[in-house]
Amino acid sequence: MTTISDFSPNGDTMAENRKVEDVFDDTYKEKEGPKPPRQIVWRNVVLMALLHTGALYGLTITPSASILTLLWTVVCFLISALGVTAGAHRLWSHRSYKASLPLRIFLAFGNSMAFQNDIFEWARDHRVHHKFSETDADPHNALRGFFFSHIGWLLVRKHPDVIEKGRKLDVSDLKADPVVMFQKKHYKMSVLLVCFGVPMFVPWYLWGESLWVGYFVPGLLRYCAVLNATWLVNSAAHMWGMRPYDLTINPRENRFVALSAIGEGFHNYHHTFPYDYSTSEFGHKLNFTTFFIDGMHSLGLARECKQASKEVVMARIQRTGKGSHKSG
Ligand code: ST9
Ligand code: ZN
Ligand code: ZN
Repeated sequence: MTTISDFSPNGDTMAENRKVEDVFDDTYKEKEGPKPPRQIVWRNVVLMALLHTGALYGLTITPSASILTLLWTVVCFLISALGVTAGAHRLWSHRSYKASLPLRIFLAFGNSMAFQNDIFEWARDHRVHHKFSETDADPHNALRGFFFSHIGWLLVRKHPDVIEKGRKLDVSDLKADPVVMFQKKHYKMSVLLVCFGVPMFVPWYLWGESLWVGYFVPGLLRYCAVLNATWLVNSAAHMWGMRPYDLTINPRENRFVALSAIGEGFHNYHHTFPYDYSTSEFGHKLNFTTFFIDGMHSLGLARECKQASKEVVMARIQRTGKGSHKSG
């Protein structure tokens, strides 16, 4: 693993080396005067309502699904979750490690299965989230409340500052990755096939599950579960939990979110050390994504996994965490 052992005032030494604009920019000032009016996108409201209704229905019919279909649902959950955590998040948004072509193809496949916008859009929004966290330029500004940061931000037009600041970000690394560009180009078709087609047809073809159950359980219910687990990082993990590394920011350490988002709930750590491939200092604990990346590393498919050293972490705790840290 590549360990970061030097130390800079804002705790992130590697952004320049990684050429990633994911470090908080405290020079940004929100514009004065009234905020732009909220414009609801009714199409999204209807689609999200239908999705959640379909997922609830899927939950009620899980007793009629075979054991194999239930196992398959878990497999689809994990593949799509990894496409977001190990893929869009730790690899493409933060460049916290490097991945070989086969691994990038697998992660892009999982990412289409997660249907959370294409990797390019996801990573660009996420960099703006880190750089302008909890301001008008943050797509899911948690200061606008739980509902807005959880799902509301996908139901309204973006604040103009998100787009203005996002357009100034360097996303050349994303444009240079053929896997990212291929997925962007064929995004709609890939979602249709991989988010809905594969989860539904595999159990029907291989063990005779009904297409109905295939559509509602590994399809809609699994999709909706991954979405909500992801959104909890933006909502719950920006509101509830300890702040051992930096008391001056809102992101928190939230174990429930860490569990449901396969390792992404250590959010105070993550916003403090966004270059750390593990998004936590506790290795595999509640962190299936780190377990997965370490596995890929031992197979030679992932390399240059960056990590904050113990000294960097302890120095930061002393400086901004004011002793609320618990190790172990
Ligand atoms: C979804 C995403 O769910 C979830 C992301 C969560 C992130 C979580 C992060 C937490 C950490 C990681 C944890 C992972 C845990 C995983 C656990 C797994 C178990 N910069 O978008 P438009 C441009 S998606 C620069 O239409 P509106 C844009 O290119 C769910 N430019 O804005 C366009 O330009 P042009 C499914 C930007 O009209 C123009 O602006 N999807 C940026 O305001 C207009 O863009 C949905 O629900 C930027 N940042 O509409 C639909 N942003 O005109 C989602 C935009 O030149 N989206 N631009 O082409 C939409 O329908 C719309 O985006 C909207 C806003 C209605 C929300
Ligand atoms: Zn992040
Ligand atoms: Zn955050």
